[in-house]
Amino acid sequence: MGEMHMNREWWRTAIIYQIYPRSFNDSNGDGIGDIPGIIEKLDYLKRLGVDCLWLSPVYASPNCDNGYDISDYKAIHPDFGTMDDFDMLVKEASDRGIKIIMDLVINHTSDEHEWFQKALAGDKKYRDYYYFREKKNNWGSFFGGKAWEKVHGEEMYYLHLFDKKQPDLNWHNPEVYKEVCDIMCFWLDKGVAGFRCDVINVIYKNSLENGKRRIALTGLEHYLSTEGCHDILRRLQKEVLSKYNAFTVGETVFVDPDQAKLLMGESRKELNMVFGFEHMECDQRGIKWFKRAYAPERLIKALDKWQVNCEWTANYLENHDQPRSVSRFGDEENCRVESAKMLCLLNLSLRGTPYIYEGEEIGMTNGDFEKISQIMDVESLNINNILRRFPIPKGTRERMIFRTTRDNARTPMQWDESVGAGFTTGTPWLRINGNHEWINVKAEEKDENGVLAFYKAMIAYRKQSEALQFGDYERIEAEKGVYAFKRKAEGQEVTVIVNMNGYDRKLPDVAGKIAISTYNREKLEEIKTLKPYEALIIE
Ligand code: TEU
Ligand code: CA
Repeated sequence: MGEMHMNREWWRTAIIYQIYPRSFNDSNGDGIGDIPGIIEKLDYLKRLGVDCLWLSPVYASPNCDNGYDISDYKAIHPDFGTMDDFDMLVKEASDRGIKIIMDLVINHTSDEHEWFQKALAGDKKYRDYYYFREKKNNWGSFFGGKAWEKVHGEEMYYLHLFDKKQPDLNWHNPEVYKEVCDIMCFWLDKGVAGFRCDVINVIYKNSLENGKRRIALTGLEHYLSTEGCHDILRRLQKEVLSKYNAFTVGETVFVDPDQAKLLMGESRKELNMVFGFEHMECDQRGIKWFKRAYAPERLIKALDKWQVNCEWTANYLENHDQPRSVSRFGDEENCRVESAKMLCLLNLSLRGTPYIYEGEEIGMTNGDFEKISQIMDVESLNINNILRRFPIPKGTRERMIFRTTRDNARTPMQWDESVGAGFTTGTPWLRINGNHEWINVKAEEKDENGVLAFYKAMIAYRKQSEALQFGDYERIEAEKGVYAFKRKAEGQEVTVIVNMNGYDRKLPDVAGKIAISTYNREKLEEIKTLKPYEALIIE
């Protein structure tokens, strides 16, 4: 299908901004970001130029995994405000032409959800909403350790692919399907535009047989992207989503482009697009705790593979589970601004829908944690407990945690240089990065050469570019660590050149005029070499 025939659904030209509500803006000084806080910043988001906000979970939750453990799918957590606040957010956003998408977490609930509580109390109906078994299998959890927990006072175990406070739902049970349809309609009726579907390709377990032993996630082959999962997605599309013309992006773990294509469905009868992880694994050895030195070539290879093989992708370099991209793929010490601009240009030039994670637009860096006691992320704390059993020096273990913890992305949004970073007047739930004194929105808004100004320019540029929004993708030759490609639409072609190295490189062979430059270059002819992290778009 060529670009001329591609449907022009809103989500193809949209720029989606992810909000991690706990860390975005605290309106009442309790140290936790909230919905009224998001409303206060809608004008900021409008000025940035984004079209849609994805909210990480704001539902009732005991917060073992910051809302990814839901205890009531139809209630707003009081930390975040009220249902009236939520309705107000949808309205105020819509008045500004901004859509809202919700996080749909349906692989598991919280153990404090009424269903699970009833199940524990012995209610047969609700036991069948989950996986209760007298014998556990050998499966491993995403957060380390085993995927089964014993039921207190019974010879019985339940399955949890994530924390033990996140029991997996039994998608073989038609009642579970009905409950979820009902939840989805509840939010769609409120006017949300769709869902980001949490770990959606693991929801359906083919069997509970033992898995092949692996260093992590033993059992994977029994639940990854199963036929049953495809069936459920097609049914949800037909029976719920299509009725609202609702949008979905799936968070799909361990998929390659071929599996991604199946999840998007031949004619998009399952999900509209998916988040792949291959580019996020380019600096890891098998599991993220084992670091592999970052080499731009590996990132380029993963991005190129998806660009070539998928007609559409959900493009991102950051989210609430990943370290900050400047700290990871750039140089936060010596070239923070240059590398943040380069990453912006890259993310917004690829084929697909770009996602920006809060703080990415001002080049926020990884957290500056000094002690494990400053870490709140359940994944890191579980892994820390496991690592403690091995003879690893304390310093090494702490460095492993600090480098990989999801809290790197969750430190409060840096609005200004004040003690609470303009995020809160109280005590923040997670340590604010000390660099908020110079890295913050207020400073960026005054800096016409800053990261934020570049984001605005790049967003505006993409919005008027047929080639970037709908063009084909074709990689062109360049030196190692330089990513260069053409995006070609009818009557328009641009060349994107990205030096992902922290040193000079040769400019590939191109002609034309500079449309966007991270170094304020004016004439292509004047460029002798690409500077560290320099990126360009040439028309
Ligand atoms: O993430 C799923 C997931 O794959 C991650 O937990 C991943 O294993 C880890 O973050 C890599 O470091 C989703 C949510 O995005 C995450 O925040 C939740 O904790 C998780 O599902 C469970 O709901
Ligand atoms: Ca608050």
